[in-house]
Amino acid sequence: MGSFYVMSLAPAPSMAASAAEVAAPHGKSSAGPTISIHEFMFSPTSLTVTAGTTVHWKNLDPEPHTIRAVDATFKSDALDQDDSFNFTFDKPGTYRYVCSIHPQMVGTIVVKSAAH
Ligand SMILES: [Cu+2]
Repeated sequence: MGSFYVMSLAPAPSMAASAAEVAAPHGKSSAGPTISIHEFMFSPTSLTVTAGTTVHWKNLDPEPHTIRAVDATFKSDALDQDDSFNFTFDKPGTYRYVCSIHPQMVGTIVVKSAAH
């Protein structure tokens, strides 16, 4: 899944460049967790990430699904099979989301503050 990029081409943020833990330059979608949509379920159903993480959803079903935050923070179009959707969570909080086509499909993203 495209995890072999060397990130050194990204412009270095002036302050953070020396921090050893900066693996994901801010503002660029980079490797992050993927939530599979399969058999009318989000998997994992609940995911905890740190702020700034880009979460990917990928629909494996031959049925359209959407990802829609209950508080409308994010909303995907209908995803066909093998389509994906990304969202970067910059603000800590608990984000509940549903598939607007199948409201019984629910998931939660918990975003914790990045340590700095
Ligand atoms: Cu659905």
